[in-house]
Amino acid sequence: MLLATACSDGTDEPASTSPSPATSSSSPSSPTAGTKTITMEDFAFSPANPEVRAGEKITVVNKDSAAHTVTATEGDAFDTGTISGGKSGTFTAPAKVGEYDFVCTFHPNMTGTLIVR
Ligand SMILES: [Cu+2]
Repeated sequence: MLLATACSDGTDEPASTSPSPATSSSSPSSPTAGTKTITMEDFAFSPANPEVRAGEKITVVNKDSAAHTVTATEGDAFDTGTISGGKSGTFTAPAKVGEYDFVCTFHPNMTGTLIVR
C-alpha cells in the first residue's frame, strides 16, 4: 500500500528564490529625513501640515499644470520661488523649531503649516 500522505504539507512552491534582504546596502537605519516631500495637486498642498526637522531639505512636487510656490507667510523663513506645472523644487526648513504658515503666492487659498521639530 502506498498512501501518499507524507508529501502534502501544503507547500507546492519550489524553494524560495527570493534573496535575503540582508544583501541590500541601501537602507540606512537612521530615520533621518531628507526625503520629505510636499505635493501640490488640485490646488492644495499634501500634506498641508508637514512635519519636518529643523534645517531639513524638503522636495516640493507640483502635479498641477499651474505654477505654485511654497512661501512662508512670516518673514522669509523659506520660499521655493515659482515651481512651474509638472516641475519640482526644494526649500530648506528653518533651523528654529516652530510652526510656520505658508501659502502659494499665486493662489492665496492654498495654505499649509510647516511644523518644524
Ligand atoms: Cu498655487
